[in-house]
Parts: sequence; C-alpha cells; structure tokens
Amino acid sequence: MKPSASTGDLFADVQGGVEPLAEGAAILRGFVADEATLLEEIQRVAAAAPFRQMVTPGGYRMSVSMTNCGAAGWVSDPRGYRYDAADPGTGMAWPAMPESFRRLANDAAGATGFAEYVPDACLINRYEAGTKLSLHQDKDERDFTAPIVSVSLGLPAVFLFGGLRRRDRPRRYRLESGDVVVWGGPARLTYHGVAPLPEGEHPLTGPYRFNLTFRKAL
Ligand code: MD3
Ligand code: FE
Repeated sequence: MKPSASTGDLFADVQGGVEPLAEGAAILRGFVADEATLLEEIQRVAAAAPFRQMVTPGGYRMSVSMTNCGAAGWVSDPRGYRYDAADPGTGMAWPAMPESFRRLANDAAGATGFAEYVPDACLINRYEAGTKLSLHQDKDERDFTAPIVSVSLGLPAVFLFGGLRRRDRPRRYRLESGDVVVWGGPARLTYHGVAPLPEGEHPLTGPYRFNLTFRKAL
C-alpha cells in the first residue's frame, strides 16, 4: 500500500487515533496493546539496573527516578549528561532492550511516517506524587534526524510542550496510560517537561507513572 501524503489517510488505521501536535510530532492515543507485559519488562530491567535519582551537573538531585535498557543509557552526574554503555551504579552493561520495547517503538515511529526506526537507548523514568521534569531539550543524542518515541504507563500526567526557545509558553497535554508520542522532524528539539504528578492510584502501577523514551543516541 502506498501511503498518502494526507495525514488523514496515513493515520487512518492507527488504533486509538492520532492527535497531531506540530510538524513532526503526534500523540498516538492508546497505542500500547499490552500494558501488563510492558510493566513486567520494566520490572525485569529494574531488577538488574535499579531506579535511582541522578544528580544534575548543577548539583541538584532530580525528583524523577531513572534507569535504562539498551546498548546505551542516559546518565547525569556532576560531570555532565551523557550516554554510557554501563550503569554507573553497578559498572555492568545496561540490560538489553526487550524485543517488545523495540517493536513498540518501531511500530509507533512507522505509524507517523518514520520508517526503519531502530533505537539503541531506552530511558525509563519513574514518577510519584510531586515528581516533575523541568522544561528542557533532549540534545545529548548524536543524530537529531531520528525521532524520540515516548510511552506513558500508569498514572496520568500533564505534559508541557513548548517551542524552540525556552521562553516559548508551553501548551499542556494530558498523557494517559497507553499513550505513545513521537517527536521528530522540526519538533525534535522543542522544549518540553512534565508538571508535578498528582497523588493517585493506578490499577497496574499503584502510585507511579512510568515513561519510556526511546532514542537513537549513538
Ligand atoms: C519533545 N521525558 O526523558 S516524554 C525525557 O514524560 C522526557 O518522562 C518526559 O522528557 C516524561 O527526556 C516526557 C516526551 C518527550 C520526550 C522527548 C522529547 C517529548 C519530547 C524530545 C523532543 C521534544
Ligand atoms: Fe526530554
């Protein structure tokens, strides 16, 4: 089947519907078919590479807890931000990226027009009540032509989607469990963040929100 240039036709068969955010960025509502398996895989990764609160180069402990899987993982410490093949906590390689993760990211990228997306890093963020992520750009990756794919699981959060300058006023979007967002093209370097997570209880994840971000980092 030859895809049409019209977004209507290109996205017509995407489960849950597509919400375009900007050129190159779209929310795929309810795109995750099997949330329970996703959570099991997160727990498997975290058993080998536990969640931890990293410290920024400015010396602040982040409120979000993080771990990684894949060939490279995002790390922050007082020396800076970078991708590293090893978990600095254990000195061992990050756990392999589960095949189901890779497939989900590749399917989501494909559904929004980014063919042959092969991420090599998956950052896993864990939020609890009060956890936030300040406005930032993701620019530690080598190749900005590849999109970032993000997957939300558990408690809902308000996502802040700004512009290419920090001072651009962000728009707010509620992201729910099972939503997937693809950020590519001109949207790749937009400022974004997450508002403080409200208290809550989710049937699958309890007091937590998890977010997977897939990146082509190397
Ligand atoms: C827009 N995570 O880990 S995912 C991050 O919900 C991060 O945990 C948030 O921002 C979270 O860096 C938001 C959505 C996201 C990820 C990457 C982007 C949005 C993006 C890159 C460019 C533009
Ligand atoms: Fe980010």
